[in-house]
Amino acid sequence: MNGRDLVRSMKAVGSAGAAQRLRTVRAAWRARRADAAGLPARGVERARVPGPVQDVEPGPGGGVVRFSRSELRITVAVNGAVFWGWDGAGPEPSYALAGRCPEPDPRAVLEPDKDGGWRVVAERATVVVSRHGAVEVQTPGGVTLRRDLPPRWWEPVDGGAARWMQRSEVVADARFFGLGGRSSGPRLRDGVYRLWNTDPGHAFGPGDDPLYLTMPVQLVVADAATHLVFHDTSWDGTVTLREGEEGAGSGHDRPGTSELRMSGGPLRCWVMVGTPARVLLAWASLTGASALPPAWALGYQHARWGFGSEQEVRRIVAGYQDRDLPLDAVHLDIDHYDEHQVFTVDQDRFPKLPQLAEDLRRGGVRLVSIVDPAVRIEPGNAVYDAGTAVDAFVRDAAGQLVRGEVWAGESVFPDFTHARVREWWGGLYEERLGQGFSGFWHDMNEPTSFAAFGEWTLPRSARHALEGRGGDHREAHNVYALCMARAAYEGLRELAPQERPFVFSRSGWAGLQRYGGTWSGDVATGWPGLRASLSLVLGLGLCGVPYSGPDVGGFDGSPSPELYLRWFQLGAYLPLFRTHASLRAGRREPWEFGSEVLAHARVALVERRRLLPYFMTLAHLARRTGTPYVRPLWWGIPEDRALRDCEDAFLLGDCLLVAPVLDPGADRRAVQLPRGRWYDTATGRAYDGPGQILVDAPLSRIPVLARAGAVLPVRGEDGGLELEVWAPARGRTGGGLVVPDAGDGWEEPEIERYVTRWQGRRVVVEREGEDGVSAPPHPVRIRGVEER
Ligand code: NBV
Repeated sequence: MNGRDLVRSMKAVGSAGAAQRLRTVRAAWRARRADAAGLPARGVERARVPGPVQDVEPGPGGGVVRFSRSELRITVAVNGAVFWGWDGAGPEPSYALAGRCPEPDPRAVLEPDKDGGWRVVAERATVVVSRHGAVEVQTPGGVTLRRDLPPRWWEPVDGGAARWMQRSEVVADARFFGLGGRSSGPRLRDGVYRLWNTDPGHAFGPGDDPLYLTMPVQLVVADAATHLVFHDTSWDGTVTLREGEEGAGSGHDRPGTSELRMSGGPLRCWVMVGTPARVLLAWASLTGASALPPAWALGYQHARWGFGSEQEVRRIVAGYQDRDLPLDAVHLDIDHYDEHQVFTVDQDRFPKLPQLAEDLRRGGVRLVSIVDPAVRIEPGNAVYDAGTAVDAFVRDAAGQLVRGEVWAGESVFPDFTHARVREWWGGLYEERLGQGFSGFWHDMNEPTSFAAFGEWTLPRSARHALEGRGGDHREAHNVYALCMARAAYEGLRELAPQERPFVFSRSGWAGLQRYGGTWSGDVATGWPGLRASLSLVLGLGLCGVPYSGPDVGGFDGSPSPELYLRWFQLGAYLPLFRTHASLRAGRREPWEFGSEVLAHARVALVERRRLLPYFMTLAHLARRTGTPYVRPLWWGIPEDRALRDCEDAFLLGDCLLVAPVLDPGADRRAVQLPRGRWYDTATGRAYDGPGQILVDAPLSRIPVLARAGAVLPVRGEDGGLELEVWAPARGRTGGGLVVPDAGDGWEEPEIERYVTRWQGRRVVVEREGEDGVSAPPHPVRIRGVEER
């Protein structure tokens, strides 16, 4: 047992008392014993490389290249994505893919290359395979973006999962992004990043790695092109990144390197090449469109671990309403459960929950419930009994239930990798809907189980159905939360078919966006935590999960008024805008930090509400195109090196550039502008990019710039849709898309297209339709003209 682990576990469960502490020791011993008995011992291994090429077998979209000790299957799919798998691995089965694998592109053919190698030429990429099994991805223009050296396997001589290693080189100017939610990005610096969803056990800051939501997805941005590479393997592993250097040593470029080491699972990957937008479009077509949140989930939400009682919730909501502060949802944490047991209610402290929910809803406030996967072992507990009846819980290799320790005490864990279990679990949300909840917040689903030593999760030997294939926790761990989200989403679709499910989950994997979003988890209160918040949202968006946000104010402790305000101002421009904090942390209501903070927080809240139609439009566009709401500055111009290295600002959709204040004491900040004209939305002053400008950032606001020509859908005073149009630069045109949304439900709104241009001394805006242009059906406000 290592001392740090022990201290960590004692701290976390400290409040629970001696009995629980003892159970964490027992759980740890049990896990160790289970793994000793249930996992193959690591014995003698044999190393293997593919060896020299033997022959090939062309097939649809590519074919198979055989080497003396392995074979490589390459298929180009109709969406332009390239798949390759070693040792006979195909694209299915996969937890990441949405439905069936896309069809092969019949135009892509396998043909001989120089020196005995082979290549597949496709529309957007060429894949070149050397005679020893190195695989190169080139742009259609012939620039090599990535070169994977022949992989290496280590196979236990007496059978079992092989470890493997894949080393890749990328062009010297490339920058790495992605790998799920990382606290030290969004640009991933040199270092080792682990692929194992992990509750760090304490409030985290930049540098804490891994966190709750990892995924083997890298977005590699370079001058020649952007590419996304996804290694479709859910096992534990590491990625070691090293950025390249142009003109390193004697003027030669040193390529960047990425080395992936996995403890098992198939060696297979998908690569998509193009602009960032094209790449994410292909990624979304592969892994699924992002779930569309109901409009209220794009508003402002307030959570708290330890509201304590119904009266307290009413008091907080009244606090917002009395001060005329917009509030769209309140989240109840595990303290509203009966002794922390999922799908129950503490009747003493929340005796009339449905009534509370109804009253809140009448005032425009929804109720969201936390949902933990662990179920207390207690005959008589309805969830435990029903789960037992359908044999829902994870067992060990000897067939015994795997027992862990979480908030509700000794617990069992549903095996969400089984369709029957998902169906059962999905049905349990009926109880939640009956209590009046409208949304669901999945926690502790890495899954986390406290242990005095060893890992805070299930034993690796724990058995899982894995959709009938059978396997253990080594393979199921990283997809556990993804499958839980699926269970909730599908259950809710059945239970409340008219409504869009709102689910967000602490943990997840590639494809999570199909079911919902995520949040930062327990980000540490402090300026570094504020920076980590932005890193997480940007990185997750680039991995295809567009809806997320931090605990505004940080999870633990008490932020200074200034830090709280700066966090609040950032949060107002992120998809999930939610204040939240731990049981013993200080308050997070905007009026708790003095009148000045309250006044400025109000501005942020009112602005968020005004921008709701814009957020809704971005949600629709994310669903249709895979483009996240929150994008790095380089999004449209990845070859702009200065933007590629800029991590302290972001684009919110096409129209806005948001430059949060991430340092204490600042009242001005530098902003790296992309090319084109930008208006400071507070002063109307125009700036021309590219280049760096210095703008005011008083406590009252963070700098937000609007792109010249932008058409921004906003909520007018009367609640109706209005268009805020920012004048294009003289001689230029602008425009934008607006998706008018009903707020919930499944009706597919028609996308409105607007163009804007100068006509003499006036800026005009027109709607483009199939039969020509027409006047916009919404009131229009032109900005950026008077200030010229
Ligand atoms: O349910 C309590 C907390 C929750 O407030 C938080 O948001 C989660 O990330 N939960 C973690 C469990 C306890 C953490 C110490």
